[in-house]
Amino acid sequence: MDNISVEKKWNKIWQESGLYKFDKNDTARKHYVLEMFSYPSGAKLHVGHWYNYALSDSYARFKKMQGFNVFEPMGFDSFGLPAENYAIKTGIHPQDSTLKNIEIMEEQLKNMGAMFDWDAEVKTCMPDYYKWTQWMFLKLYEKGLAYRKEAPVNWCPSCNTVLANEQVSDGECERCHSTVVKKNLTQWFFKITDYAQELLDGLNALDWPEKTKLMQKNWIGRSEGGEIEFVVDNADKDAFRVFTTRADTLFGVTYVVLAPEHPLVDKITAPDRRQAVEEYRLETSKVNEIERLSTAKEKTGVFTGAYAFNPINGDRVPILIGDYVLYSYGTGCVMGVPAHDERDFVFAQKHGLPIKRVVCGAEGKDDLPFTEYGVMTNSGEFDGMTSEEGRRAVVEKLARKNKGELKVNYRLRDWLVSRQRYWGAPIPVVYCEKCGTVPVPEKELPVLLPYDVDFRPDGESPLKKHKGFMNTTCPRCGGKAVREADTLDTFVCSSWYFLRYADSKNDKAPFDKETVNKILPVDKYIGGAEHACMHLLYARFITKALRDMGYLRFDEPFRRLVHQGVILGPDGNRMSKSKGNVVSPDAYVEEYGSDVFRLYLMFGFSYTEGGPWNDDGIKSIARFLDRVERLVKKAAESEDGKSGEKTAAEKELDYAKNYAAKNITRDMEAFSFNTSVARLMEYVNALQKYETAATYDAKFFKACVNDFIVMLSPFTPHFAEELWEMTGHKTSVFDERYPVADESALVRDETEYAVQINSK
Ligand code: ANZ
Ligand code: ZN
Repeated sequence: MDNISVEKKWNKIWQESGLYKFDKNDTARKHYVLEMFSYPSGAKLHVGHWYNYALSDSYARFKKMQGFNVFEPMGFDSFGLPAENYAIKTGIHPQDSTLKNIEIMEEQLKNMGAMFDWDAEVKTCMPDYYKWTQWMFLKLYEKGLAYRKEAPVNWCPSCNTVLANEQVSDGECERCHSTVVKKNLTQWFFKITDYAQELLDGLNALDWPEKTKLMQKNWIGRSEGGEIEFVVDNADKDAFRVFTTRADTLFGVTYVVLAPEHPLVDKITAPDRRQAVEEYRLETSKVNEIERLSTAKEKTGVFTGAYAFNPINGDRVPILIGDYVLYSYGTGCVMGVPAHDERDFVFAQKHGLPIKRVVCGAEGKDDLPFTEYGVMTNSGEFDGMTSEEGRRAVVEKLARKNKGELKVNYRLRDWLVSRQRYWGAPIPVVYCEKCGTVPVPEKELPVLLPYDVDFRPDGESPLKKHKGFMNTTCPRCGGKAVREADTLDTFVCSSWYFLRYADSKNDKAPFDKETVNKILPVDKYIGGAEHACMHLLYARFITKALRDMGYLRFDEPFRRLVHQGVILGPDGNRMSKSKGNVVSPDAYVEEYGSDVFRLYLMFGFSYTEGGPWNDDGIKSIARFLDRVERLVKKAAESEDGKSGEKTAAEKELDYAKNYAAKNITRDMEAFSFNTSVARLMEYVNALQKYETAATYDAKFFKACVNDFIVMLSPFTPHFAEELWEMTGHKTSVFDERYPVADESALVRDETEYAVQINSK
């Protein structure tokens, strides 16, 4: 069979007949299969895209054949840095390169033969989409979930932009690997921390990979402890609170440490310590948070010259500042317990501070590893309490005197959404001299991103240089105003696209409430594990926020999540242009056709594991389909029909068919494509064996071959459709039902056992 022309033929027919259009009126049987949309890069579709999209598409087709009304949309996450960086390098405008890349990728995606419903397509860089991204911003602003504040931010000096914490790894910019520095800027934030507990609790009910749930859990970082008040030994009796998870060690405090940025530092520092303190503060302003937290970093600090009183026993302890205490976490102050905390221990040793042990092993022995829970000692009335009991009891006692309270902290920070870049959705806010910060009224959306902008980076938002964009009038008082020049983080665009798909043409609202509530949540979400924290957490947050505003009636956007594995280069490394190990699917698709390539990807890898690329098996996949074609041609010659008592050979073939149907149905649900293909291969072997049976019956053979074509069709869609036509069918094979195993056929009349007697 000439695969290439057959694929063209069916692609065209499918597009024209609208075979894959999702029926919005039939949502009782809906099944929303979503693949993470892609970034339109100039590099065309790579093997990874194919692996994600084509294989999930086989799953979607399988669900369709089980009778579900499958919704499988596709779109483009098309704002963002790469297009802008490319523009800076080449001078090609991001809009031009992006739209061109989208066109190329659409073409490639269509050739893949996936059942994407193109009517639902979204492109996040188009005004008809980002209008509603801006609307999301306004809604969050109305609810107090979007706010502006000056904050030290992660700044990449080479990308010239602010990075979210999530975009910094090991102190480096995730994209260009430059060292990230701190900079104070007024920025927009989304208050994701309001949902910290719910984001944590919601994980339990999700059918997601455990590893991903754990990563989110750690990212949210719930920590139970208490705040404890220390009073400074000065005239004003200034007070500050420390956050601790180990109040049971309060009797062991020998010093306290404030973050260098803490506002109290100025006030309490003794005159003779001022110079040292100022020098140290300047030093630490150059170190980023990630580095400060690293256990490997030297535990530096200086004494302020001031003292504070321990509220539980009145001990007078020195107050130091040190950069291992972060201003942004807890209260920005810690109590130093060198006997029971590793960092404190290192710090105390370095600065010659005393060490006082107050937790011991069960028999009062001192052999307890020093950071562990044990039994309180040297702690007055609390002696003998376990750490668990004590850490509550101590705080509760202080709380009665207003000197402390039980407290839960989260590592999760608010989501920084403003970017000093051009290629993104403008933040719909203006600043008026009289009225201050004024949100753009909904009816004036979208705030269009102007085309003629000098986007070369100079540390300022490129839009600032565009007078026509910047100068505007205040929607409230009509006076002069300037626009916000920052654009939104592209993770804002992708935090709601799965909602827009359900109603992508709506120009009155981001989506119709009723429609979205019928089609969502997504039943299967398939994409890379690299999105474990950011995208998936943001999407969950936006869903919950919209729910609380009354737009959605569900709590979680993605019921089940599947991460496909990574296809590595042939050398076992991640594919990258710089390593020269990128495998392009195009050559294979041109030589063998997209079905062979798809089936090869399905059979050659374990879907969730991936692995290094090799094409050893692709020829044998092509040969397998040749064998199938021969069988089908032979079957096509005979007539339909045949009934009556089955012969032993027929029972055998029947068994093979039902065995395959049963296992494929189970394995597809686990996205175990390679084992599913193996079952199809076994069934083909059984068909070939039956051909040689003494009781061979052409009609029976044909019926079995027909079933086989149906079973094969999600795996090699064009090929199977062609075979279906060859065997005389006038309707699409995708209108057939996937065979359900007949359990009775799986009970064998006879079973052969190999018997060994004395090893013979
Ligand atoms: C005294 C203590 C004694 C502590 C002990 C631990 C062990 P998690 O679980 O991550 O919340 N801490 C509090 N605020 C801090 C800040 N802003 N920067 C750096 N460290 C800070 O950790 C809470 C613990 O981290 C707190 O409990 C505090 O040290 C420290 F044997 O207080 B602990
Ligand atoms: Zn005004």
